[in-house]
Amino acid sequence: MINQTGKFIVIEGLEGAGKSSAIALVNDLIEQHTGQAPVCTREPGGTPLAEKIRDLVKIADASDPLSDEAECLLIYAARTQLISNVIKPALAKGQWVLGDRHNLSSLAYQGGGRGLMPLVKAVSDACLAGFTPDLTLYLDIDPKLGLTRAKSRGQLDRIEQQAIDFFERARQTYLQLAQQDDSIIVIDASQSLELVHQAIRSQLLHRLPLLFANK
Ligand code: T5A
Repeated sequence: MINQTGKFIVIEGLEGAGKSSAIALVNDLIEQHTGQAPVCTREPGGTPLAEKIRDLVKIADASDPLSDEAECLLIYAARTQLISNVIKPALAKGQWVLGDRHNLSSLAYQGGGRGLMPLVKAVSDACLAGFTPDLTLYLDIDPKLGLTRAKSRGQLDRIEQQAIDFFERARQTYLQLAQQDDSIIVIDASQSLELVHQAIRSQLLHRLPLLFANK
């Protein structure tokens, strides 16, 4: 558990899981309960430098394909920058932070999906030194359904174009890690938007008083 006065809440899930609308809902719930809108972040990204890294990770360059290891290290460079320059300063001021993805994404995508778990754990330990979210809402979805939803919005990016097995492995890793960690709540994201939001609202309203008590 981190030791700042603000709290760090993260929304996780595969592509098309519904993170965007979940973030809008959680943003409103946090604002209602704290009286202040949270600082919103996205990963990779969220600082000028980290946003440049986001482009490197998301846009394919056939003349210089990104290796799996370089992808992993770039994502951690972006995350380290975001934690140092945005997340920790906000928490230290007592602000809440709402993250669109965080370290669990790397464990799932690079660790599970790419099969690089030893590298991910080593870099994560070295860069994050135990810094973790107070609460993570993981929106669980069958990757086939998630990618169908993502496709309906337009062209797929470099990672979204991976084979389905990649996303199956990432999903299994998300679920395994959620089973081992009480701070990760699994939400069934295959339901209607209304039911997904109902589940998020009920989980969050149950957990918010506990988060306040842990100040
Ligand atoms: N990545 C990221 C890594 O590999 N490692 C890391 O450590 C990190 C941090 C980020 C990419 O980087 C990778 C993962 C990603 O590939 P991104 O653009 O941020 O790129 O990608 P996503 O976070 O996956 O963004 P998406 O927009 O694809 O996913 P969302 O936000 O979950 O999807 P959303 O909310 O836009 O929904 C997609 C569509 O589905 C509909 C929505 O209306 C929308 O049209 N929808 C539903 N329809 C029916 N029922 C529901 N319940 C619905 N929920 C949503």
